[in-house]
Amino acid sequence: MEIVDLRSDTVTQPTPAMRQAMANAEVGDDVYGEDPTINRLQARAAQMLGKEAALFVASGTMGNLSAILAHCGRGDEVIVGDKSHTFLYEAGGISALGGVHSYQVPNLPDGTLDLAAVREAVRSDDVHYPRSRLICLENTHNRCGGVALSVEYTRQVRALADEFGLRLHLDGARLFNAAVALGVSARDLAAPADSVSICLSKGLCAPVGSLVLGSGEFIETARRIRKQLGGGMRQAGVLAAAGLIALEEMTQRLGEDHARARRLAQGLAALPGVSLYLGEPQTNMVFLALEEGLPLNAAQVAERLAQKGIKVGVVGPRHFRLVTHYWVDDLAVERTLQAFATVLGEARRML
Ligand code: TLP
Repeated sequence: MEIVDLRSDTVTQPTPAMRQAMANAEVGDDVYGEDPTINRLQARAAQMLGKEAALFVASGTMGNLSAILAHCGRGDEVIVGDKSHTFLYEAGGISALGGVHSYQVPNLPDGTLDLAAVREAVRSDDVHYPRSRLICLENTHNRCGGVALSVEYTRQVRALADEFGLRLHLDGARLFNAAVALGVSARDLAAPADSVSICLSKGLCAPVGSLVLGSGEFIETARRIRKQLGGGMRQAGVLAAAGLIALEEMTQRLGEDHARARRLAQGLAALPGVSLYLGEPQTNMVFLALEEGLPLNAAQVAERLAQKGIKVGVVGPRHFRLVTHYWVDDLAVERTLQAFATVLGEARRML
C-alpha cells in the first residue's frame, strides 16, 4: 500500500534530480570555506534574498538558534510570538544554550504580533529588566495555519524595531510559500529583517539544510556560533547540491502544493464531523478539528487513517495538521478524502 504522508513537509524525500546532483557534487572542507558547492549555494541564496551573505546550517532550528545567539548576549531578551516555532518547538535552545530570555507576545490569528503589544513588551532601561534586543517574526506562520505575513506588516515591525534600536529576525522556514501565496518576492519579504533563516528541507525537498542570511559581519558571528554548536560541517557540498536545486527549481512549484491544500480543505470541510478551525489554507497547511460529540479523539482517528495508508499530524486532543508537498499528488488528496469520509462515518455510527 502506498503511504500518503501528510504529517509535515519535512518528510519530503529528495527528488531524482537532487540525488543525481548529490552524487556528482564537487566538495571540499567547509570549515576552511573550501566547499565550492556550499559556497555557490550561499552566494546564490544571498543574491536571491537580497542579503550580503549566507551561511549553510544543519536545520531550521540551528538557523534560528545561531541567528538569535548572534544578535543577543546572555541576559538579553527577544520578543517572540507565543505560537512561534522558536518558542514552542526548539527545545528552549535560546535560553538553554544562549542564556537568552524570551518575552512572548500573543500571536494574532493572522500570525502577526499586535504592534501595540510589541511596543509594550520593549523594556525600559532599568536594572531589574533584561535588555530588549531582538524581535522575531515567522513567515509563513506554522501554528497560526501556515499563514503569510505581508511585506507591509513586516515593514511596520521594522519601523518599530528602529524606534527602539532593536534588531529583527525572520524565521522564514517557509518564506517561499509565503512569497507564492502573496504574489511577492521572497526578497521583498526578507528586506525589512536584519536576518532571515530559510529551510531547504521542507517543501523544497532537500534532504538536509537551512540557510541564515544577513550582513557580512552578522554572518561571520553566526559562523563562529555554528562552530560552537558543533555545526561546522566538512564535505557537506553533497547536501548543498540538493539545496541549489531546492532554491532554483522547487521554489517555482509551491503553488501546486497550495492548490492541493485548498482542494483537501474544501473536501474535508464538506464532511460531517470536522471543521477547518484555522480557516481556509493560505499555503500548504490544513488544520482540522473534530466535532465535540464524536466518540473518537484525534489520535484514534489518526490511527484508523494510518491503517488505510494515510498519515496525518495530531496537534491537539481533537486537532490535526495536514501538510501538502511535492510527494502528495492529486490521487493522494482523493485517497485522503475517502479515508477521512470512511473513518468519520465509522465514528458517527458509534454514536
Ligand atoms: N517545523 C516542524 C516541526 O518542528 C513542528 C514541522 O513539521 O512543521 N521554523 C519553522 C516555522 C518550522 O516549522 C520548523 C520545523 C523549524 C523552524 C525548524 O526546522 P528544523 O526541523 O529543520 O529544525
